[in-house]
Amino acid sequence: PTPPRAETEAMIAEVLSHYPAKAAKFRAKHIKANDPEGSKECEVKSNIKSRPGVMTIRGCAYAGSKGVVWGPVKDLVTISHGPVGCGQYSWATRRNYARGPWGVTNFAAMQVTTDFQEKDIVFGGDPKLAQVCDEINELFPLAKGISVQSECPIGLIGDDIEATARAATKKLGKPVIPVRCEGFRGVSQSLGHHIANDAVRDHVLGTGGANHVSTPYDVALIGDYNIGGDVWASRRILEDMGLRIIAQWSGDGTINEMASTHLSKLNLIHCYRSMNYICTTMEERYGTPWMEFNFFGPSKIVKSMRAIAEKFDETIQAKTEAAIARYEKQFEEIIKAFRPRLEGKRVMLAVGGLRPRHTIGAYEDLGMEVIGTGYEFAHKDDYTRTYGMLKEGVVLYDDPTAFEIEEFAKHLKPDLMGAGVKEKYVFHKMGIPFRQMHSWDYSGPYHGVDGFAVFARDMDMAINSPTWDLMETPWSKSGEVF
Ligand code: CFN
Repeated sequence: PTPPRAETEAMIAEVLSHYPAKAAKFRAKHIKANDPEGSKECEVKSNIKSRPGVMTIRGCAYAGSKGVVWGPVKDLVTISHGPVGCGQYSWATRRNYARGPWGVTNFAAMQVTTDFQEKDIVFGGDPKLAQVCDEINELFPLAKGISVQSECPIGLIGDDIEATARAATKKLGKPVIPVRCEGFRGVSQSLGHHIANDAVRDHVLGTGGANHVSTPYDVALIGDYNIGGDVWASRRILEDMGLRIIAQWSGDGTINEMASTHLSKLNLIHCYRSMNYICTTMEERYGTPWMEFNFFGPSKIVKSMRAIAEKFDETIQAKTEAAIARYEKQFEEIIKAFRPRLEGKRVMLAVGGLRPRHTIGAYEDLGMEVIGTGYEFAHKDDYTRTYGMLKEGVVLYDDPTAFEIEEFAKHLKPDLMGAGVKEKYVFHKMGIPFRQMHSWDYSGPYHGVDGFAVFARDMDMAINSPTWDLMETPWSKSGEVF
């Protein structure tokens, strides 16, 4: 029989044939038919520069640092340092929830910028940065510190933000942290994650926890950004297991938690892509072990809970089993309600650096199948973790262009597409149900037990909406079939 990969390979070749030869050759390395064994010939090339002239959905280093890692830390004031646009257009676009009175002890939803003018570019912006730090201190006396997120011009004009931050730290008596996350660095937001992790390492980690009273069950929840309340749902499970979460990175998190995370007994990491760096650092510096887990959908939740409990004693293991027994009743109910409506539905995904693989199990628990997936900015180690999770021949696309995912969707006719807001309306117009898998489409949480109920309902709502039967697409009129 024809190997299942051959069909996918033919589809990939057809889509690439529309490019000029050079572009096709370049892109071919980034698009493969999956081999669960992860053979060399099916290895997806990743983490290199997007090709000029194709439409990429990637972000920049500033996005990775300001938007992803530092922005959610709620008791810091985050400065978008440079011209106004970067801060303004990224304002409140990521749904990282944070509790606490806004503008008093919680600044996560604010947009603070040094608003560079021509004068600052020509003569340097350090005096303005110093002035803004003073103003923040006066306006928000309860802020625990300031992070300075560099936009492109900062690196280009050679400002010494480190010296300014040092002076401000001394003057204000609270940490002012310079972060060199200029957007032009690297090839995507991924380097921004790394730079942000390094800034935490150099300026925050290990500086707190003086009055910390340790327990054997102290853990840190790393790489959960509380999108639509994800961190709260995850935290509930870990607490049901009897663990004590001493730090949340960084959704609804505080700088003090980050400063005392070195006292954690085990670091539990959800988003490996954005925070593996700090876990490695803590392992090297403090000997803290770390492990990955996955709280999307019943199968992965139960498996992760047991794997985490393995690292502790019988007390934790017993509580974990008791929690699983309770959850299983809830899972059954959710699956009973939604699986019959979703069974056999086929899904395509295109998201950032974790969810293209981490959500697969949740779809499968509902009887659905992921028939194509890809990352914006994954590295080789993300793909190695992906191959074995999918059947042979599933199409994998790295840093996919708008053209490619549209073409693959025309070929594969998925029942659901999951990607970002830039893709959403294109697929709606194609008559394909769509969920935003970054913002959870203004819903959520999707993590944890609570999250699975929301996830199942949302996927059902998207796919089984009667709207699709009323819709005329351009090709249904013209008779074009795709
Ligand atoms: S919340 Fe996370 S889970 S942090 Fe990362 S790699 Fe982005 S912002 Mo968009 S949804 Fe996405 Fe991941 Fe980790 Fe979010 S898949 S692209 S940089 N991401």
